Amino acid sequence: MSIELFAFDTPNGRKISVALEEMALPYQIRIIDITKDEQFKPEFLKISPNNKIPAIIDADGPDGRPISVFESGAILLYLGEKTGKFLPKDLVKRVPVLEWLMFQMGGFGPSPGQVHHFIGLANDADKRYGLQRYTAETRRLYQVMNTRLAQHSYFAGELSIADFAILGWVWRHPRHQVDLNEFPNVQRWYTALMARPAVQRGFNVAMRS
Ligand SMILES: N[C@@H](CCC(=O)N[C@@H](CS)C(=O)NCC(=O)O)C(=O)O
Repeated sequence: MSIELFAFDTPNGRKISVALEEMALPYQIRIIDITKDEQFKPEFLKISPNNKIPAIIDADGPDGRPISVFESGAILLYLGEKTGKFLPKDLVKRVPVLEWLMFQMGGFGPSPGQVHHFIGLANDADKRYGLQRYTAETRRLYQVMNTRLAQHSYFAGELSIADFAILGWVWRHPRHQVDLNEFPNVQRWYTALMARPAVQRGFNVAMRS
């Protein structure tokens, strides 16, 4: 049975299509066009009460019963548990996956997301402080990632759901105006991931109407 992925063409949506492709899970996209406020429709709010994409419905959930999941980090953990892929059972190996997943969810998502917001403002006075603050924080986070990837091929050692979460946002580096040449280890990691056929399918699947 196929999983329904409610999403739009954004970093948080792409994380999940990449993970589903890498896990070889069949899925169908249900586009929620956030530019048309479809995230506020009552039927979507039933599965995503915070009116944000992504969310999933897995008809074949635990005990064969349907289950819905919202919040991309929760979805990645659910899919990792369901498949046993990209989320090690061993706690010593699992802890870095959780650390880097939370790093993404708490920081490297909210900060570049604010850059995307402030960059789009027309009024320079409104724009200046926010753009400066969130650009500095976003660049700091890239430096943290660059340091981590100097010692590790992937964020948690082996390829994991944490990489898929972070990839969704690094994919948007042109939009938050970061030159990956300044962060060569991130560049190497990004190039390696983007060369994977499943990752390419995850980024190419249609998520706009
Ligand atoms: N913490 C949430 C963030 C999701 C999020 O910010 N989604 C955006 C698109 S990337 C959205 O749906 N925005 C619509 C809105 O805020 O109304 C997650 O990771 O799932």
